[in-house]
Amino acid sequence: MKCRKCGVKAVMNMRQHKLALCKDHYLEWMVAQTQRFIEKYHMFTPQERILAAVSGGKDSLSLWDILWRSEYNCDGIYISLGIDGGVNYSSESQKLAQKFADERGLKLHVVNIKNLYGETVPEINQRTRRGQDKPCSVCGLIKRHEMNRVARDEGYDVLVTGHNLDDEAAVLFGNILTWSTGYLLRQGPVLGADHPGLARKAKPLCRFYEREMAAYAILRGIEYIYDECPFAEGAKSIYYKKILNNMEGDRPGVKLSFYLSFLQARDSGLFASPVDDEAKLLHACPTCGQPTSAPGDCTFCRTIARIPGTRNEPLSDSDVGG
Ligand code: Q46
Ligand code: ZN
Ligand code: ZN
Repeated sequence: MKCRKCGVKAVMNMRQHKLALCKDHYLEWMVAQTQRFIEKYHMFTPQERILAAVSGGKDSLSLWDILWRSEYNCDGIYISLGIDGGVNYSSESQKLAQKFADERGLKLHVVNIKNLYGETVPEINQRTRRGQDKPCSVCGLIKRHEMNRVARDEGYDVLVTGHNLDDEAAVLFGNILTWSTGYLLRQGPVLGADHPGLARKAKPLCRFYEREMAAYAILRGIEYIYDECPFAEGAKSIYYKKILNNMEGDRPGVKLSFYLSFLQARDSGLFASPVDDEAKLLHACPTCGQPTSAPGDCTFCRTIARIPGTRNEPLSDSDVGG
């Protein structure tokens, strides 16, 4: 198979686009496509300050690399969850995120949950869930809160994440199985800030397949953590990804058209909006100031308050490492 642009041997064949490219043209194409998606979905402008959530994995580091090459004003945030799982997951992934930032002279905010709140995410989960569950729901709650906090406190306009098409299609599949219209309405390439002081959220990689992201990271020589978080095993999203991959094998492009036709349906008003009412019910949490629909303190603050000795004074600059 030959590169469509220059005729040398192709390294990537994207069957859904009927497009094969050599290494150089593939890397160039990924950067140009990302720019196209940023503009198409009005994600952000070159004048805005961007905060990229990086996990040390291929998607988030590739996203940061692409935005850096496109000369966006983009810093990173890494949240150290204190997850070991026999593979030193958190410390290895932090090392790789830091190495990536150092090599490019980029600024990485490091938020260490244990240093900040006295316990790791699995420990907080043990306390609040009596260890019955995986820590994923507590983990998601804490990550969302910390990203919003740093974005707000440090004055970023937009928070970007490395979700790829496989991630988005799996979430969509799950939300459709339960017809969760509230979630469906809020799923998309960009989510406006629905509360003062909150950053907009954007997913510039949402139209790239996972294999395209892996190819980008490898061809670019980005060092990333291959291991998934040990708690990811058995997650529903992995099961949905398998089903979608089987379909994709038979019908190349089905994942992309599933996602794009959903966006069209949503924009044409298929999911009528109970969310507008929900948004009106949000109020600022009296403790942290982030929006919540819970009466009184938000779920994050109530969770953290259960850790003995947790302080409630406002966080200072030194709580966010540069
Ligand atoms: S939620 Fe669960 Fe992930 Fe947190 S505990 Fe690991 S798998 S990292 S996206
Ligand atoms: Zn070429
Ligand atoms: Zn709160």
